[in-house]
Amino acid sequence: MVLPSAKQAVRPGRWLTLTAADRMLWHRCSRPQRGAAHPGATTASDFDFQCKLAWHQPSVVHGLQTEWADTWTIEHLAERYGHCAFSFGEDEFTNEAVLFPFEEFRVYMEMDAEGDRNPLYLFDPTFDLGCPDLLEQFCTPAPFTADFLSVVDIEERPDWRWLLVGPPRSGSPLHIDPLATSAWNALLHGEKRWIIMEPRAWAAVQGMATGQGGTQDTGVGAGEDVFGWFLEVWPGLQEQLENEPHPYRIYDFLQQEGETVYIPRGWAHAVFNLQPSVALTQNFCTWHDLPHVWSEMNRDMEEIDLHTPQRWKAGLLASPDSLYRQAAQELR
Ligand SMILES: O=C(O)CCC(=O)C(=O)O
Repeated sequence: MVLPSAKQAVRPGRWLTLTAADRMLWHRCSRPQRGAAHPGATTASDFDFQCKLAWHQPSVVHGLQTEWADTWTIEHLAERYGHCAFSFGEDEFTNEAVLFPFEEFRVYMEMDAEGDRNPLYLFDPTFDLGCPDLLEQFCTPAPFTADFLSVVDIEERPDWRWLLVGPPRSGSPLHIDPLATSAWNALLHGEKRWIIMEPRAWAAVQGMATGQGGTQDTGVGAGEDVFGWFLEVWPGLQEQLENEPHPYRIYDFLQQEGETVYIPRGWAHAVFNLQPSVALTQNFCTWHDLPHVWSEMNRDMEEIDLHTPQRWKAGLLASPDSLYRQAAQELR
């Protein structure tokens, strides 16, 4: 089989076969804990959603993708773009992108990822390179169009939008998004379990990771074993967080097809695909994110192009939109 053996080559020793015990324990990680909090479902026009956006509170929004759904089924992607190569992350030794044609990946997904406990996940920031017409099949949902990073040249902008396609058990380990940006994640097909925690809780988790607040493995740096994290790590971590003196805001919920999750800057999240899933996600910079993104950009100069922070500011100053020109004053 092409894909699993390729994965063996790309990630040697990291291809774990799902055991019968793992399968029996599926129910433990495939639904939120009893009594878990949901961030609340709204529509873009709800006052409640406007408040959440203004106050940087996570939210689940309905009705933002009503016209996109047809393109983004696995069958349609395979039929139309089956021959196109998509990226599955980087080879850990050469740092080169690992690429496979979509049709091969579809077969891999259909075969339950060949029993791989931590399956390959199509996670592609340049999905439009091979098939530019995919960009025409969606648009940034209205509540998220004010993006002050949009003035950065597309070639210079750090990765900011991804197509995500994965079988059950694939997903994203606990992390915060890069460059202090906020994000939206639109689920076009499938079902995902989310855990989102406020920045204070993420700081506590990192303390636990370094042994200051406990010994639990938090998943920080836990690589791609997202299934193992949800099954074995999160329950213990959650218990420790619940025992801390000040309660944290933590949401544990299912995202259904057609729902878009808003993730404010600094909120950590772990995501687990329960069904074969197709999602689009974009990071963006709101007015309130501006100083944070600016200082992250200047801190991470080695990671990004040395000229990007100054070019970003110049791009804002040159914008015909006075709000964007005003935003440049926030960058110092
Ligand atoms: O796997 C997912 O759907 C979540 C992706 C994510 O968290 C991210 O792109 O930051």
